[in-house]
Amino acid sequence: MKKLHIVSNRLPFSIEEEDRKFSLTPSVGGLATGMKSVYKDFEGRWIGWPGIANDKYSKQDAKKIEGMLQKEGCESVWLNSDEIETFYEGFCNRTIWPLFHYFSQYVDYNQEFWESYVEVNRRFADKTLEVVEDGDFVWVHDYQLMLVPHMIKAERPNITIGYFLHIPFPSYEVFRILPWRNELLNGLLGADLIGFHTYDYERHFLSSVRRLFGHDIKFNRINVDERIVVADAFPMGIDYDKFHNAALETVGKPAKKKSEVHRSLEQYFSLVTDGKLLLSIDRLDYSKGIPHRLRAFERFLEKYPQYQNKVTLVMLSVPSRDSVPQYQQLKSEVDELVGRINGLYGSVNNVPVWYFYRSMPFENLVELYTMSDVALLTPVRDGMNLVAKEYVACRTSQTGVLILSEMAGAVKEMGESLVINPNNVNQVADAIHQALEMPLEEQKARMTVMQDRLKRFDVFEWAGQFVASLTRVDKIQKDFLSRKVTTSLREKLIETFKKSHNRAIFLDYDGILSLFNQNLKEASPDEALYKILEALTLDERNEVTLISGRDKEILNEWFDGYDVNLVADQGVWMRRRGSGWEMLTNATNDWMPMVRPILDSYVLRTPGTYIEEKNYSLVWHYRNAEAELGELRSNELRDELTNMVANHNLEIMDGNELVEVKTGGINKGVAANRFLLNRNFDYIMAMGDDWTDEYLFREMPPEAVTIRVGIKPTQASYRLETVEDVRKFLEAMVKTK
Ligand code: GDG
Repeated sequence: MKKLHIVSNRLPFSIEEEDRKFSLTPSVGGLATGMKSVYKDFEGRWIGWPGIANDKYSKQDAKKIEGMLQKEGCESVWLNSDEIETFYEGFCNRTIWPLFHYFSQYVDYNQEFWESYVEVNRRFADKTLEVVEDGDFVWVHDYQLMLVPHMIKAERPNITIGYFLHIPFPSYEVFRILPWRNELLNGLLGADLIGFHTYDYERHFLSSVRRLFGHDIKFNRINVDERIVVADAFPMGIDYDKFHNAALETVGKPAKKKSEVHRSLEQYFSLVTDGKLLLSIDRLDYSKGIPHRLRAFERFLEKYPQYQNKVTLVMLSVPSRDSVPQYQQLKSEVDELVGRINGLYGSVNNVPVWYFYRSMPFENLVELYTMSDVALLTPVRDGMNLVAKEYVACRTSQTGVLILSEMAGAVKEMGESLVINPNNVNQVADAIHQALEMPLEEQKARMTVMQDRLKRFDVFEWAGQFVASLTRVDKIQKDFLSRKVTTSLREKLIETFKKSHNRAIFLDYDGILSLFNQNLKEASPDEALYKILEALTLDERNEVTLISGRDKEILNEWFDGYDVNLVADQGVWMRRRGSGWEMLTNATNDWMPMVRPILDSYVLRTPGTYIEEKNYSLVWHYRNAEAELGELRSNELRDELTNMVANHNLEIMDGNELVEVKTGGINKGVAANRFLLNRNFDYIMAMGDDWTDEYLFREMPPEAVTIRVGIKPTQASYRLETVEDVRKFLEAMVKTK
């Protein structure tokens, strides 16, 4: 059975200790739940940190804990107290976390933290490498382990690696600030599939890859050396049924079984006529916009005094990273704001903000969700925000209103909430008012749509879809690799060639027989190439066609006297062996004066671009422009040319960072077909290196041996890497035993 291993900073258990006796408490977080579902179909280990510093325990105790965890399918990676400070609290939470949440002013650029991050990532990778077997899948999680994918891939390329980032990926302008940005990106690119919560994060990531590394990217596929890496959005869901069923149970609970929190909430409603509860739950983190929320609530009480003494904000803030200075500052700020609001608007019978600085058991959490009229979630940045989803899942009566920040990833799937900008105090205050006044019918209509969606796309679906995509990417990857012409495959292909008697050989010139060079002298054929051509053409069984985008004059100069067919200008001209040049179509270029001014306007508006004029085509090159601007403008240009193309029998071809407008019906494939028509070849081969050769490959019969040079995606059946490899291949073909 194929194995899927999970690698995350924390293992899904926490270690409890009493009198040196240890016990494991399973984590009930979303990740652990989602993973359980994919574990059913795969076996595998979970690799992570047990959550305690190993230098605080004796070696025997650590071994004992390791043993207990192993029984639960977990492999431990240990951190000592120093590393907790430099890796976890340091690089993870004082460098990556603030930067990726756009708090660049909080970022600590500390070399020691970075070194510790590298070292700990190495340890995670090593542990994973100990556990995995060839062909296994590994799923790495989150920002603590961004270097791990590359570390694994470098040593074991045949391990299929997925990576999921649970926090936002920031815009390139923010990401570039980091001194170690290239190392982090390179680390991630070791994965085969990279997942984000939203398309925006994916887009930012791809933009950074393009700008920092210049890799070729088509849609969401990145060509990295010899591999394809896919980036995609997988919005994480929750265990909907668990929350919904727990809420149903809470609502129907008999009085004596109710918890203290439940009873206090009920008491509140019995004491305050028309009382309303607003709820927020989050870790006490500066990304969650807690002061913003309090200020907006204060403004609401000020602006809508009729609600004073009738509305209470229940704010559960779970202590988090309290050794990091910014979290301590935040705690003081929140304490102060809560004090101010309660001081200003509180009365003997009413406290406007109930502030809990602690965590609560799941049961209480569900009670809060079910009994609150409004959830007020105001993060200034949030990868997803699962609390928003949990609140909706718990609204079994379909009443209640969600107010959600537009900066939370969850907003993409929860457009029926009241969407606010947390920095806009008045807007949030008004949204609270709107929520409290919202008719029941409207509440239900909004809630039902969100519930249906969350139920369908729950955490199991999320994990399942990620793994299904990983399997697909693995297939693409294997297919890509399997087309590489290895020495043994070359021998096989040549053996078939040698057994054949009537052969058609189509060879592109630049990039195949010679390295492309603007300078004609440099690009001209060398002695070795002429020798190969002589040998090929000497054998009567071979019919060689050189097929090129170059003009007929230069092909004449280079190959006159050789017994080869020539195709020039991408298929406009052809010269059969022993005869003169003929034009293949009624190609005209009288459309050029009409198209040229349009291209000129794009050159003007897009720095770094230029126009190349060929006999029957005009090419707008944007290779030297800023990558994203070039792509955007190329789409605009295509759009602008659409009508003209249809009316004048033109074609637009998309190349590598270029748009080519040409007379219709001309390409290498159409030209090659002329040589195949009514002929009976028992061996057909076509070699090319760029997108114009894809036309050639497309026209070849299925049994043809089609070879593309380079690593770009192709329709050809095989791939060679360099011009040198082509030479070796052709030399082997002409070699007589
Ligand atoms: C990161 C990203 C992304 C909270 N208090 C208690 C408690 N919780 C549970 C909630 C919820 C979870 O913690 C919090 O999840 P969030 O998604 O809201 O936020 P982060 O912890 O910052 O998580 C975030 C997430 O990763 C997943 O990818 O959504 O954007 O920042 O499940 O219910 N649970 C209990 N007691 C509490 O007091 N039992």
